Amino acid sequence: MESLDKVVETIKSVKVQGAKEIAIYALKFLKEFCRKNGFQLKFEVAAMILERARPTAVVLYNCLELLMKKRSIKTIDALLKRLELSTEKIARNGSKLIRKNHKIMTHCHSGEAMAVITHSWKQGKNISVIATETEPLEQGIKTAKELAKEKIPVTLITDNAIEHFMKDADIVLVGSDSLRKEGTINKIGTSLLALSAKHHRKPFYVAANTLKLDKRKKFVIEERPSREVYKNIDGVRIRNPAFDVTSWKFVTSVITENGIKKPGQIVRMIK
Ligand code: RUB
Repeated sequence: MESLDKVVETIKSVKVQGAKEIAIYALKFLKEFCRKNGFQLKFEVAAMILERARPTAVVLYNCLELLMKKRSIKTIDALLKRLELSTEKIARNGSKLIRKNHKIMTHCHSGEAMAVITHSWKQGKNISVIATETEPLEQGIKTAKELAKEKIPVTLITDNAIEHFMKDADIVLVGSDSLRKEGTINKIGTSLLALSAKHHRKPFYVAANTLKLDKRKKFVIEERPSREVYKNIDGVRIRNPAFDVTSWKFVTSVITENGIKKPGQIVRMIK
């Protein structure tokens, strides 16, 4: 079994990334950890440390809230199953929005957005993807590589080229770290992608399971190490927020495991 420190390091360093994968990885660890240590103080401390590793994403927080109430391995298994099944349902629901020959622009690496894309491809729709590089850690390259492996036509662009290429896209499809009353929170730059989509009148879809509904009163935008942007320069302050908020007014629909929802429906589900 991996140590808690190792698991936290893997999450913080983005070796495991994407809100859903982080939750799955942490839950799998906790399954082993709690088998050995039970669900008392050691579990509570481990849960708190894991939740703080990437504080913006809400899936793990919601899973841990449920686990605090029903402290059992059965609950961990049920959460893992729920996450797995919801991705399959999101893939099926989302593919209804994808037409033949659609060119889809996406950002960063979202397991849930990828599930929609790969499912649509497997249905025989001749789609293609424009993937943004996603500065500063370039998770978009992971997206491009995975798509290329599936033989899905993919073009990798810099984040600065979003507006330039938006006219070529038919839709934008991204994941989400958290669905809040203020909007959807996703990788930094998503809000600019939404602005550009609005400018070009392109639908903007978000793929997100309902464990991403965020009822927390406050949320933090994770600020990552400055060295990810650039090495230290005397006299220069470097900022590196990992996520931003995209207002609901830019979102066409949210693809959940329970169907395709309008932003207003999502906001009502949060209350
Ligand atoms: C990943 C990111 C993803 C969401 C959703 O950011 O913003 O779009 O987490 O992912 P990071 P998923 O690489 O910093 O974790 O659909 O896999 O839950």
